Amino acid sequence: YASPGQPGSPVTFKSRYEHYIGGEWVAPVKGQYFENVSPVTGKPFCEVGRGTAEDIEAALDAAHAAAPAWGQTSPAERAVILNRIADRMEQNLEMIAVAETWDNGKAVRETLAADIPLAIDHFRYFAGAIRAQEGGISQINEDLIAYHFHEPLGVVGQIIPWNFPILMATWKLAPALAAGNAIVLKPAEQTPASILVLFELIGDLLPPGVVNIVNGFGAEAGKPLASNPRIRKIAFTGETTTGRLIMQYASENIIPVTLELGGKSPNIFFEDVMAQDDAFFDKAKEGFTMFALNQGEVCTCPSRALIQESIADEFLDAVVERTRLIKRGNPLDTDTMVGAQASNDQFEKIKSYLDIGRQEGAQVLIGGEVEDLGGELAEGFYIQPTIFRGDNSMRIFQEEIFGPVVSATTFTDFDDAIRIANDTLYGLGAGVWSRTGNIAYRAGRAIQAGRVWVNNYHAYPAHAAFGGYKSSGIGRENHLMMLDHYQQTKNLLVSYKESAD
Ligand code: TXE
Repeated sequence: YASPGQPGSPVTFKSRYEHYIGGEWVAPVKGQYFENVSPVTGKPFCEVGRGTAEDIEAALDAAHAAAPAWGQTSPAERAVILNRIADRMEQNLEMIAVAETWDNGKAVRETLAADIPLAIDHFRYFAGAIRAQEGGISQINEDLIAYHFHEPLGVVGQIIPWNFPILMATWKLAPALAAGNAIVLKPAEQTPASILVLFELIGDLLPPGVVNIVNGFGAEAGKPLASNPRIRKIAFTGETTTGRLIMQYASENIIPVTLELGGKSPNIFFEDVMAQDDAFFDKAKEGFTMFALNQGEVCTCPSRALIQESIADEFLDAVVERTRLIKRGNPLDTDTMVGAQASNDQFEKIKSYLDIGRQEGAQVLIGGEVEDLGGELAEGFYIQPTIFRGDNSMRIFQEEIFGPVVSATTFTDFDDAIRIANDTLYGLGAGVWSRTGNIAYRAGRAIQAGRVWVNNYHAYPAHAAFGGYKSSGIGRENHLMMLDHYQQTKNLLVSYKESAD
């Protein structure tokens, strides 16, 4: 694809974006904007409204004005709207995908085949889910009946990160809308533009004020939203330390939080995966190289590989060769597999961990350097896919790097594998690879993580629950159960008895 704005590109960014409030494009109250840089080139390409508490209040005004009517629409009406959003996104897939790639740096091959199709499916899934949802009746005794109704919470706040800007927004928007809530959403300051491009496209499908988007920085716009007494819930995806703050703010207002936080996911390869020229072993190698998917900027990145000692050398030789084949390059080329890191800060953070790994004595099996792609990409944020070999006590095994970097170590037997896998603060994702159903099942149950992929990795269907154990978060995303996070229960306890006795 040509760069945005160039002949043949499906997308042209505006030079300046405002907030999206009450169905209108609204200038920030303080009149301030910040520059948005494309990680592909390292150069700014647009400026975006720099939101403050005043803009959050304006967005909350619009959301509160819209919430009562929206909350009273029927599930069928909301489902029709969600399906229309999905249809329009599908009709404009390339435009959204290229916008997302330019804003975030990820390969367009991924945005075309994964990010945007998954986002579309999310709207469709929750369109169906809300129609299929039922309330409950309990017959307490012959005359006393408990009715349980689902009600929307009202106005909710959502704060999203920069690693999957549109998909993470969709994970939060679709269930909240389906459940009948009005929303104020703050995108990440590193990737503020693609979600605005999306709302230029789909905004007219929703009543004004039902979704409001205020861009800006964490302390200036995120905090006034998350700590606001006018929201009934806050949903957050980001760093664990920020998640702690979000909970503190929420405790002041006694509102529920859902948190999707960091991870250091183990990917465990038992010895029976090993074979020569074998389809299952090839699949396992693909599962290993998933550490580089999305440049490693995934909260479930399989960033710790645990390999049974008996196969370790042979297995690592094979995955190093597989990693060598990962195609790097311009994220807008459809054959590029690994693109640019999302921001300069993230680029610098990953580089520092490449140094830390070496200083700790880990062995670099492949990569370990910045990737210089030259030309107009020379200033972009590119890192080579990197495999370290070391042990689980090292910082590169314990701290979230959030780059295309995997730290590999060995285990002796089943119990040793589980011990190492669980030796982390986090518990978001994990992978288990074995041809033996019993081993795979027992490992999957023993790992303390909300999602364990067995003989696959990085699949995100809308109808499988996703979320963290331990410091990786609270609550789930995806799946029917997500509706519970955006609804409250009204119980009517009705006596049909004619008299007091
Ligand atoms: O996260 P933050 P950052 C991890 C990853 C990454 C690190 C730092 O390891 O390197 O976190 O990323 C908003 N009140 N993950 O600094 O700060 C902020 O504006 C309210 C894992 O970007 O948590 C942005 O919209 N909001 C992760 C969002 O929080 C605040 C995805 C996330 O930013 C705020 C991203 C505050 N006080 C990073 N401070 C995952 N789980 O996938 C910041 N924000």
